[in-house]
Amino acid sequence: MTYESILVEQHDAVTLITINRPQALNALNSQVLAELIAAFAAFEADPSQGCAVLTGAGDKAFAAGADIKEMADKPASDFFNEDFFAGWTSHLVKSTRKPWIAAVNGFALGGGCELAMMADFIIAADTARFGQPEIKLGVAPGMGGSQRLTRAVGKAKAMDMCLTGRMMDAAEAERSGLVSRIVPLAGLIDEALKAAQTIAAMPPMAAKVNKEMVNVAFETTLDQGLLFERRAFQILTATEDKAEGMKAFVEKRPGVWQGK
Ligand code: CO8
Repeated sequence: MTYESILVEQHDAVTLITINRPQALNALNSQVLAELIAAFAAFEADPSQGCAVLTGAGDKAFAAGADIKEMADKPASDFFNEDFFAGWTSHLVKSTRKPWIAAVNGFALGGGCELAMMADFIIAADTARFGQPEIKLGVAPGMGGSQRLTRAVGKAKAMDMCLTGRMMDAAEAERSGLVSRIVPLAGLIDEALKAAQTIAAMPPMAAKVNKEMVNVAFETTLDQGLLFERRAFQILTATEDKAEGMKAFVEKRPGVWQGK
């Protein structure tokens, strides 16, 4: 498939997806939405790919939000009937079982912050700025900001950000648990690709199960989560990659994975 608003490159077993509308600070319009869904589906279906990185083109923005110009004249009935942006949760979060990382290279605002929070984790440039400024437009987060941000940083900071619309810089985002690491902007993509290559080199079933386990923690009670973890662990012990991984450790050599 050819894309107009995103770029897709493969770096060995890692797919690098770049939102490519720098003149609009990578604002998320319907075309970006559709192309990202297609790119994530292609990544998920390609057995040569083990992890993805999502970033924004240019030095200024990961994505400055949903495209305000596209939304400005849209009637409420269209938002409702098209179920505007609902596709992202189902395609980028639920149907993407392989891990992916958001490499946030500048503004991640509104839908941009929400998109970054759909990733399994966020690596931020030191220039990154996160925010849910929708209140200033007379609306509110609509793609998970009120829920994922609250789970990531807690009620106090989530309320502060949603109600004042202020931005959080990279240091505050790391302190608050929103991002896993901060790197200088110039090294961001290298660092994200390196992390993604590390993940892509892991036993693939174990990678998916580890991802699933951590995500279950946000959806269930501690008891149910611990039970899910124990059962999933037990299932992994039946894989060929488990036998290989433990044998390779004992023999002091790297494992060779079959994905089964
Ligand atoms: N949409 C469309 N265009 C945008 C957006 C956007 N979100 N953000 C920036 N742009 C455009 C600007 O209009 C400008 O274009 P032009 O040159 O044609 O005027 C270009 O990008 C550069 O932007 P600025 O000149 O404003 O750059 P500054 O450096 O002065 O400011 C800011 C940068 C602070 C990031 C500023 O651009 C800004 O505040 N942007 C809007 C941020 C925002 O409010 N984001 C939230 C949008 S709402 C949202 O995401 C809701 C998601 C949920 C939807 C779910 C529906 C169910």
